[in-house]
Formats: sequence, structure tokens, C-alpha cells
Amino acid sequence: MPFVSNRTGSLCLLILVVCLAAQNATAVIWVLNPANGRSYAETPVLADWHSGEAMAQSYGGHLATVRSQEENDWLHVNFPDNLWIGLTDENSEGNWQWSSGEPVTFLNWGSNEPNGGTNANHAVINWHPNGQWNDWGNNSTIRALMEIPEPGVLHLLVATAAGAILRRRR
Ligand SMILES: [Ca+2]
Ligand SMILES: [Ca+2]
Repeated sequence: MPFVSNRTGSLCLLILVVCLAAQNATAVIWVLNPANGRSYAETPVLADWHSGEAMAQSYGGHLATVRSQEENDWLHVNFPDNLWIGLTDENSEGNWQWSSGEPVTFLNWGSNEPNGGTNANHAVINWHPNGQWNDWGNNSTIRALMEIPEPGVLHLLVATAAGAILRRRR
């Protein structure tokens, strides 16, 4: 916006974001975890694990990687629904890996989990008490928990547009 001040430009951008958010009830809202500097959001639509991971990648991230009990506790409080996270054993049954490629430093299965064998190759957070995980059906559709490695405010516009495109495709 070359003909307006930065302040006016920022205000216009803010109004645009608010209007888009109001028009689109499923806008992606990123929440920053101040402890690790990463931002998280639920997918705006139900998705199988692979679709959720693709949406997360479209914002420059992956499905959530959970690195510690502290991170799990924060996610459990801020995103209490049953949500896909990035953990998968689809490449090698029982060999759980993060879609982010990060090493597995923490596992938080619920009692008797994982129990789905080759029919369940992706993990869901909050299935069991205190945010513990379940391995769940490969073709199931729930919302997914996305993670990007930075504060996510500037992604709201992009996220809103991407959500609209994804919905139009369905
Ligand atoms: Ca499995
Ligand atoms: Ca299971």
C-alpha cells in the first residue's frame, strides 16, 4: 500500500483479517506456545491423517510433534479435542516416527495402546485421560493438530484462503 502510512496499512490489514475471520467461521487461528516458540492450530475441516499433514505442510509445518510431557500438557489444555498428531508407524509397523522427521524423544500412549496393528498407523492426542494417545484407524476423519515453527499471526490470511480452497475442493 504505497499511498498510506504503515499504521493505516496495518489497520486495513487487521480489518481485512477480522472480516475474513468473521465471514469464515472455520478460519485457522494459530496459538503460540511461548515455551517453545511454535504455533499450533486445528485444521478447519475434518481430515484423514494424510490430508491433515498436507494442510500443515501448506502452512510451512507438519502435524504436531510432541517432544515432552510439558508440551503434551500444554497441548492438552489448549487443544483438548481428539486430534491427529504427527506420529505414524505406517512405514514400519511398531516403528513410530514423527512426520516432521524429528527423533522420537517422548511417547504418551494411553493404557493398552498402541493396539491397532496395521489397521491403525497414526496417533490421536487426548483420547485417554491427561491427553494420552491412541493409535487409530487409517481412514478415520477428525480434525488434525498442525504445528508451525514460528508465531502464526501472519499466517491467518493464508490459512483462511487455504481453508476456503480446501473446502471448495470437497
Ligand atoms: Ca500400526
Ligand atoms: Ca488404538
